[in-house]
This record gives sequence, C-alpha cells and structure tokens, in this order.
Amino acid sequence: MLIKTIHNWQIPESSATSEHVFLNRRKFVAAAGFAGIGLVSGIRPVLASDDPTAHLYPGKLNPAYADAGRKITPEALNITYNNFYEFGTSKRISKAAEALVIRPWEIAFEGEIETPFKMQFDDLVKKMQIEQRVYRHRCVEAWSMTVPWSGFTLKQLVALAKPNGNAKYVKFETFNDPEIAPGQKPSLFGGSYPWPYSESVTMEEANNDLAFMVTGAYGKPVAKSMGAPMRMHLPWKYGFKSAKSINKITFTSERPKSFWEVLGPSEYGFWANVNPEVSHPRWSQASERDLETGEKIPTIIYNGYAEQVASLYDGMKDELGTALFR
Ligand SMILES: Nc1nc2c(c(=O)[nH]1)N[C@H]1C(S)=C(S)[C@@H](COP(=O)(O)O)O[C@H]1N2
Ligand SMILES: [Mo]
Repeated sequence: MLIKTIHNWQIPESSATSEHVFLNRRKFVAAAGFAGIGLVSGIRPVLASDDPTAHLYPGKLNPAYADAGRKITPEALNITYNNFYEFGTSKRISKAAEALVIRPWEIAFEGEIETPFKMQFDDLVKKMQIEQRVYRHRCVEAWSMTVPWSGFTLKQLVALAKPNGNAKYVKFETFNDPEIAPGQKPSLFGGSYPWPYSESVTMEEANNDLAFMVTGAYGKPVAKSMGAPMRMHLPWKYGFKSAKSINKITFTSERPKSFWEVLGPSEYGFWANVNPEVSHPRWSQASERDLETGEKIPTIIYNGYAEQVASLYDGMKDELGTALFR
C-alpha cells in the first residue's frame, strides 16, 4: 500500500538506516528465506472449501483505515513469524499451530452480563458486521508489521454480551490444551506459565472504535498461527494485549491480572500503550524494526493512533505527563 497522504505517524526522512540495523536486516533476510522453505513444505493455504465462513472475507474496506501509511507486510512472512507461546517460545511455531482444532469453536460469555451464554464461533461471526481494516502492529519487542485484518469492532461484541452496570473490564481468554499446545505442557516449562493466556481492557477501551476483533487476514479466515478463529487487535497498544484464539470473554468489576502481567508486572503492565518515551526496563522503545525491510522506524505515541484513543487517558497521565504505559 502506497503512502498517499501525510500523517503525523509517518516516517521522517531523517531515520536513515544505521549500520547496526542494516546488519540485523541481513540476518533477518536470511531468516525470512528459511521461513519460505517452511512454507513450501508444511503450510497449506486456507482454502475456501475448508472454512464455512470463508465467503465473508475480506469484507468492505473501511475507508478510514484503508491506508496505514506503511507497506503491508507480506502474508508469507506474517504467518510464519509469530508470537504464540502456547506452541513454543520461538517465532517459528506456524507448523505446530496447525494442530489447533478450530471447528467446533465455542465462545463462553460470563461475568457481569444479563445472562451468561455460550455461542459457536460460526453463529457469532454471522451476527457481526465484517469489514476490512489495515492496521499497524507494534510488538513490545520493538518490531512492527502492517496487516490487512478483517473482523468486527469489539463494541459489537460488547453489545451482544449485554453487560450490566457492574461491568468495568472485559477479559479475554485463550484455550488451554496441553494435548495440542506443547507450550502448555507443565513438563516443558515447569508449570510456571499462568495459562490460559489472558488479556483485559476497560469497557471504555473495548467500546473505542479502534478496538477490533480479528477473524480474517489477507482476505481470508485468519491463519492458525495468527490466532484463528478469533483474536483481538488493539493497534495503539503493544502486541501482547492482542490475545489470540479467544474462547472465553468475561465482564468484571475488578481489574483482572493478565498472563504477561503475572509473569513480569514491571515489564508488561495492564495499560501497555505504545509510548516511545517510556523504555522497557531492558530496552528502548524509541524505535522499531519493520518486519519485512528491517528498516528502523521511530515509534510514535499510541502507535500513531492518538487521534482515536488519547482521550481515553485524559487525566490518567503517567510520570512523564504523556500517556499511560504500565
Ligand atoms: N494466545 C496468545 N496470544 C498472543 C500471544 C501469545 O503468545 N499467545 N502473543 C502476543 C504477542 S507478544 C504479539 S506481538 C502478537 C503477535 O501476533 P502475530 O503472531 O499474528 O504477529 O500476538 C499476541 N497474542
Ligand atoms: Mo509482542
């Protein structure tokens, strides 16, 4: 996708690639070549006949999110370079993730709602207005990508659940099945990971137009390695907030503790809003590496989405007076 208009988050000309980043890029190109081999031997593209919802995609392109100002990350790279700890701690989990069984896929709605209920994913997705949006994604590890997602706004899901007046947070949980997900086997990691993976947002965040529930990518149902059949994308927050393969949604009055918050509260807090001025305790967040090109790009507050979300944090500034990070 070409850059057509000037946005505040666009890359300044001055961000020339340093030697250090260039070397990393060469390393990365080698790794991407390796991923290509994996693709040929192991990954089969999703066929329309495989998935009863395939005809829904890509959906109507939302003009407000048609151009993310950056080149779309190639699909082949994106589905083979993932964070999905259920299947292992490396980025090369796409083959292992094929073990995920996504039909039937039941989603439980619980907590502070009118009546708790369960719904099959195929029935749920039919009730939603599917659209396509191109979003930038910024991982806390300081790499970024640009993805043409399809899905529906989180606020539609909130409305479907009918929360009551006590609901202040929404918690999203992933499956827990050590039979298919080796990362969830207690023997491998000493049982120290607080499975299932979970993430939460405030009701205000969930109802913000930017908050998106992803069911498709690159014009078809989202790949297993990217969190099939349903994952979130909150583009103004670090990537770990965007939980994959969700099967339980709970509305709560108290703020839940998420998977990464339990593991490292000083590094992966609840808010996790992208903020170049607040370093991760072990590295700077001032810039990021484009997954495809290896180019070093300055990181922008709220990943460039301040216009849509900054008002959520009015009066909630951190010690830097900018935006909440942890
Ligand atoms: N269930 C689950 N969801 C997850 C993760 C995970 O390990 N398990 N990793 C997160 C992180 S750190 C990132 S950056 C994104 C990566 O999404 P991608 O693999 O589609 O690029 O997924 C997020 N969602
Ligand atoms: Mo991440």
